[in-house]
Formats: sequence, C-alpha cells, structure tokens
Amino acid sequence: MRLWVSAWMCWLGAALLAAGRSPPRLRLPYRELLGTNRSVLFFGHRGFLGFRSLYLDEYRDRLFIGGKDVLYSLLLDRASADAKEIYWPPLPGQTEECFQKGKDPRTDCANYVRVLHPYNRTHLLACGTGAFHPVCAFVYVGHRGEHTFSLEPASVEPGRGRCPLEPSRAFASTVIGGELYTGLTADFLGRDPGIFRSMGTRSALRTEVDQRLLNDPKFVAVHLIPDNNDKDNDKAYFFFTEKVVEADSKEHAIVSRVARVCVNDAGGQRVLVNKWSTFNKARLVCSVPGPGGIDTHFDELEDIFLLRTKDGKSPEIYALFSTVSHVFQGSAVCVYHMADIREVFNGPFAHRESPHHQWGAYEGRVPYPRPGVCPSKTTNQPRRQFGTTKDFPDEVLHFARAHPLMYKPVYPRHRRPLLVKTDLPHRLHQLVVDRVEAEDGQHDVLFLGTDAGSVLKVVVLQKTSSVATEEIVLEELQVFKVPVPITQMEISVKRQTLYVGSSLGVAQVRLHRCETYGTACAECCLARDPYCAWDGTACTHYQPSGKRRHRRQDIRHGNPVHQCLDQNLTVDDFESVEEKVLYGAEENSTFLECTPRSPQATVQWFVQRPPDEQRDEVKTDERILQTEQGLLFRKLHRHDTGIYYCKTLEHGFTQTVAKTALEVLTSEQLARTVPWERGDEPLRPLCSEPRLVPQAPKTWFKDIMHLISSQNLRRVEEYCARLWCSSRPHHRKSKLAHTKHALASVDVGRKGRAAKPHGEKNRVPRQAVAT
Ligand SMILES: *[C@@H]1O[C@H](CO)[C@@H](O)[C@H](O)[C@H]1NC(C)=O
Ligand SMILES: *[C@@H]1O[C@H](CO)[C@@H](O)[C@H](O)[C@H]1NC(C)=O
Ligand SMILES: *[C@@H]1O[C@H](CO)[C@@H](O)[C@H](O)[C@H]1NC(C)=O
Ligand SMILES: CC(=O)N[C@H]1CO[C@H](CO)[C@@H](O)[C@@H]1O
Repeated sequence: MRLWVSAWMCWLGAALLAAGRSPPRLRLPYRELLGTNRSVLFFGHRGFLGFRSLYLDEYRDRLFIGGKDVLYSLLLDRASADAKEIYWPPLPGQTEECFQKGKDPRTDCANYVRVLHPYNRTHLLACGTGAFHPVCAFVYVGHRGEHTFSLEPASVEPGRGRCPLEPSRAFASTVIGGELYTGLTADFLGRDPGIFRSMGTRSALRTEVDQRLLNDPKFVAVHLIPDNNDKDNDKAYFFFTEKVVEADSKEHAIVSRVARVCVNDAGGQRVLVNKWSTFNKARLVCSVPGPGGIDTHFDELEDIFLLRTKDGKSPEIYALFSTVSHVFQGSAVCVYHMADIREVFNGPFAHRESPHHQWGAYEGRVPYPRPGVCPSKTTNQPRRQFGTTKDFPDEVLHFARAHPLMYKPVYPRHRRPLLVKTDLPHRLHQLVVDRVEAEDGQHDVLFLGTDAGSVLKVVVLQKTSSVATEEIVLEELQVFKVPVPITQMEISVKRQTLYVGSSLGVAQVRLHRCETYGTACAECCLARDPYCAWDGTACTHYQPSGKRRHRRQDIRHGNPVHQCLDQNLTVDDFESVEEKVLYGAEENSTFLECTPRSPQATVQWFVQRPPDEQRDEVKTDERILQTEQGLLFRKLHRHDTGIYYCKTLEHGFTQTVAKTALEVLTSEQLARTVPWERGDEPLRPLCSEPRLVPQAPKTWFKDIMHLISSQNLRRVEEYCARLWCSSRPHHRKSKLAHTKHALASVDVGRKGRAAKPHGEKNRVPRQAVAT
C-alpha cells in the first residue's frame, strides 16, 4: 500500500510541477484513443527511411515515397509485403565535397528525395538534395496495372533550382504541363530565393533577386488554379511567408503571402528576360478581432489544403497558421475564397515613394495590359494583340517590376478564423480537410498534424443563423509512439484513409472508427462524429444513401434525448464500471482521478459509505476540492472511507466514468505497516525503474505524459525518483515539506488558470498592417 501512497503523491507533484509553467489541460476527445487502429505502412529498410516526400497515386493504387537515398513504391492494399525500392545515393565525390564544406556526412550529405510528382502517363519526376548537389531523374512506373519501378539512368541531370540543397528547408513544388514550378532557396548560403520554372521545352524562368519580390521566403505550397475555361489564363499560386520591414522601424515582421504567376508567362523581350513578368503577391490575413480594434494576428503560415470543387476554379483554401508572438503560442485555421483572392489581385497596387515612406494604394495610371494579367483572348484588343508576355510593352514590365505587391490584403471567410487553438501542448504543422455528408448537412472535418507525432480530428460546426462556430475534438490519434513532427498528410476519400508521414515513416489511419464510441445509441450520438451514426444496433459508418429507418445522428446538437428515446437510453450503470481500490493515509492528501471523456461534460461525484446503500453527492469545501482531473482530498479523515462514483452529464445523458473504493489507513495502522516508518527497509527496487510500480493504476503515468511536455518529463522522473528513493527518515521530512508546499500552491494554480484567457486578450499583439 505504500506504493499507492507514493503513486498519488507523485501524480500530484507532477501535475503541480506542470501547473507552475503552463496550466495542465487534458483535451481529451469523447473517447480516449491512444490505442488507435493504425498500421504503420513502412519503416524503410534497416529501420530508417528519412521520409521527405509522398505521392498518393489513387489511379495506380500506389503510394510513392521519397526518403534518404531511397525511393519506395508500395501497393496500397498489400503495403510493405509488396514494396519495391530504388537505392539512389549521391555520387561519392559529392559526398566527399559536402563533408569538406563542413556538413554532417550522416545527416546532410545524402540524397534526400524531396520532389516526387506525376510527370506524364508513365513517369514520375523525382529530385533529391544529392549531398548539396541537387539531382533530378525520371522514374518509370509503367501503365496502370503494371508494377514496374525503375530510375531512368539516362535522365539523371543536375537539379539546381528544382530541389533545395538542404534536407529540411521549407520549399514547394508542383508539375504543370510537363514543367516543374518550385519556390525555394537555390544556393549553398541560402541567399538566392526564388520562384522557378524549369524543364519542358520553354526556356527556364525565375524571379529576379530582389527583396521587394521575395524577402527571405519560406514556401509552403504551390497549386495550379485555373481562372476560367481559357487555359491561357491558368495561374500558379504560391503560398509562403516572408519578412517585411516597416517604414518606421528597423524591426522586421513575418507575414503570410499568396503570390501568382501566369502559366503562359514567357518573360520579357528586352526587360525581365527569362524572369517572371506576371508576378504579383498579396498578404494573407488570419486574425481574431480584439478589443479596441487591435487584432491578434496569426502570421506564420504552416500548411495549405485545397478543398477542390467540381469545376476546379474555386477551390476553398484552408490555411493553417501559428503565431510568431513570444507572448503566447497558438494556431488558427482560416478559409479563403478564390473570389476574394482574385478581387485583391484585381484591386489597387501597393506603392510607396521610398522605403522610408508608408505604403499606400497606387493611384496613378496603370499601363495596359494590366500587370499580372495573362496574355489571352481577354487581353487582346482589335489593334493590340498580345500572343505572349514578350509582346508586352516595356512600360508594363517596368511597372510590374516596381509594383509586385497588392495594396489590399486577402481576408478569410467571415473575416475570422474557422478554428483557433491556444491551449494545445503541441504546435500544429499539417492540415487536411474532408467535407463529410451527414444527416443534418455537410460538415468539415479537419485533421491536424502536430509536432508530437499525433493527429487531432476536429469538426467545426457552423451555428445556424450566425458566423459563430463550435469546434469539437473528436479524436486525438497518437500515430507515432515517438513525439516526432508530422511532416506530411495525404487523404484518400476513396479508401477513407489518412496517410501520415514523419521522419520516422509513413502510417495509415482510418478516417473514422465508429465502433469505438461505444455500444449505446446515446454514446454514438454524443460523439458527434459526422462519419458515424447509430444504425439501430451499433455505431457504424454513416452512408448518406443507406437505409434511414433506425438511423440516428445529430452532429449539431449531439442530443441523445431527442435521438435515442426509443433506442434504450441507458442508465443507471453504476454497477457496470470496474471498481478501483485506492488507499490513503489519514491526515494526508489523496487524489481520485476521473477525466470526462468529453470536454463538454460536467462532472458530479457521489459517495456511498458502507453499510449505507444510499449514494450522496460529495460536498466539496476547503478540504475536498473538485479539479478538472478528479477529486482532491487535502487531508483525509477516517470517515472519508467509501465508494466514490464519478458521473458525467452531457445533454441529459449521464454516465458513470469511474468507481473508486477509498480505504483510509488510520495512523495506528500506518505505524504498523509503512516500512519507512522504521527507516531501514530500502525501497531500492523501485528506484531503478520508477515507472514500473507494481499494481499502480496503469493510467496515472500516462496522464502525467499528457499533462506535461517532454522537457518536463525528466524533472518529473527526478521528482518521482526522489520520492520513491528517499528511504531515510531525515529525507522524508523535506519530502513532506515539499508536498505540503505543492499542495499549498493548488489554489494559486487554479486561479492562474482562470485568469489566463483574460490575460491573453490584453496582451498586445502587433498591429495590423495593411499589406
Ligand atoms: C483495424 O482495422 C482493420 C481494417 O482497417 C481491421 O481489419 C482490424 O480488425 C482492426 N483492428 C482493430 C484492433 O480494431
Ligand atoms: C514521359 O516522360 C518521359 C521523360 O521525358 C519520356 O521518356 C516518356 O516517353 C514520356 N511518356 C509518355 C507516355 O509520354
Ligand atoms: C438495452 O436493451 C437490451 C436489449 O434490448 C438490454 O439487454 C439491455 O440491458 C438494455 N440496456 C439498458 C442499459 O437498459
Ligand atoms: C504516509 C505518510 O506520508 N504519512 C504522513 C501523513 O501525515 C502525517 C502528518 O502530516 C505524517 O506524520 C505521516 O507520516
């Protein structure tokens, strides 16, 4: 029983330790899903893959993966059993040279395959970093049904401007009509950033090296988005962040941008030769309106997801941002309409007299054809024909070069983020969106990849009659056991699968696991997962075309009372929950855990004191506190012995989540049983492996893991080791003092937490700048 005592003390210590830095917050989904049904597709030969690029080929049912010195081809249904690989290391001389330039031969001086795109019906284009000598080559993958996979040796050529030199620096690329579009930094020192077009039959194009065009950019994505049915108006959109320097300060800030170029740009004839002549850029704003007109800006673009529409011209653009503020950490998702983006590009150009002036809207005459417009039927006038950008007057190109920036920024839908997260222990890096058809309409389900190997599945509900939204975390999937950043995610709606990549490998996760929500209609309903519905007997995948009679689903309200009245809404399930036994020492503190499955649920505690049959609600006071994670007894009394029930209430549906029999050990009993009272019996076996406490509740350590970030883990372990390993009496004293001190800070921690949102609001973020 001393083990139990140690366990709760440590639990508490750890929780409070965490509370000191940032408030602990368990954002558990309706169901805890640490044991996800995931199958890791592939971890590469010799256990290392160095995953960098992924191309999901639904036509061939194949997944192509680029890694460190290697390319893989996996058949989706049979995964690793049928993998083919191409070994593609850098040339020996290049490894040597890379090493001599001071790069790490184990990590940097390899060929990381970062570009992997379908090129034509039979080939993929792959480019790698080649130990700081980028290389490109075609990979033969054959026609559908064939399973060939080989590098075309004759096609290997230098890949400068097509692939970054570094293994991990941000960049973006895509293939459009046999040409490769890239946004990257092309030189060894990182001073030559640009937007490049290469391959194909036309001469290569790039941006001029000019800080007005691109200032230390970090590219995130590039996509072809047609304007209309005239292919001559097709444009490539680049999404990135860059530095801006305000007129009145030396400080620079980071802003997010969308830039575009015409696919049929051929550069100028005398001016801007082999340079983009149609390049324009605008600011992407994602901010939360604050008091006094000061908005909180999320300026660091992390990822872009295009939710394609049928016509292909107006995809909805989902963008994941984080803050660059040092005051608080947060992420936001904003959604942009193409119509709004086009309007900004059709609007005024930004202009300033000199770098010391403020930006304003350019009000002078804009030459014709308007810079940024593609040469097409639309630009042609009876007497002035523009077959290519080479026909554009020099005046147009001079103007384009001097005015790359649009004056107005692009605002998101409803002028506010769809989702804001400021309380997460991890940063969000990746975003994938699925629009799901449910009984009450369409819902957008967001999959957010973190930097700790996990994926959050969130549904955002648009409240009817207002722009307000409600978000529900449906699942938190720990895809990789190790907390590595998720670097890429691809969704297959056809297969209802999400492919998740990190430097450790590629995993696949099902989009929904309805069966885990439970076996009652109410549970299925409360989960509010738009993928799932109660079919009369079980919680199953919702199919819009399926039979309707017994189907129950209510995403908007999740109200089981309405949905499940006739479906045997449970509930006195007091007896069905497994009983835990917990021992506590009289006059000391103890903690009964209970975390509701849903963050929306309220918790009530009941106690049954034998021999009474009756259950009374637990009265909380100075001595007994109800916290987010359970019930804290600051000082146990003998009469606290009893069976404690933790019940949650959500939309009229109650459920018993935990049942704990608390035994209070009296001082007399303790004097006889606790070995450290004698001061000689060593607790050594525990000290070497503090985690393996026999009989300890399995969940408490996991909860600590949840509560604290990994940097704190060492401190917790040390803390626990101190607790468990101090067997000599004079050590015990300081330990108790420590515990008391920790307990005393409980209130402070709680107050601190309550005060936080307010404090956050008052922190002054940078002011919005127009462009
Ligand atoms: C995991 O999912 C696969 C199919 O995707 C299924 O065959 C398997 O039974 C599932 N395993 C568990 C433990 O749910
Ligand atoms: C695809 O491109 C490669 C490389 O240019 C070329 O060798 C091959 O013939 C092309 N295949 C088709 C079907 O056009
Ligand atoms: C629900 O109904 C089934 C059979 O219809 C029954 O066995 C079960 O006990 C019921 N559950 C509750 C909690 O009433
Ligand atoms: C097991 C344990 O730590 N018991 C302690 C409970 O608190 C009393 C008084 O604070 C101590 O004397 C016990 O040693």
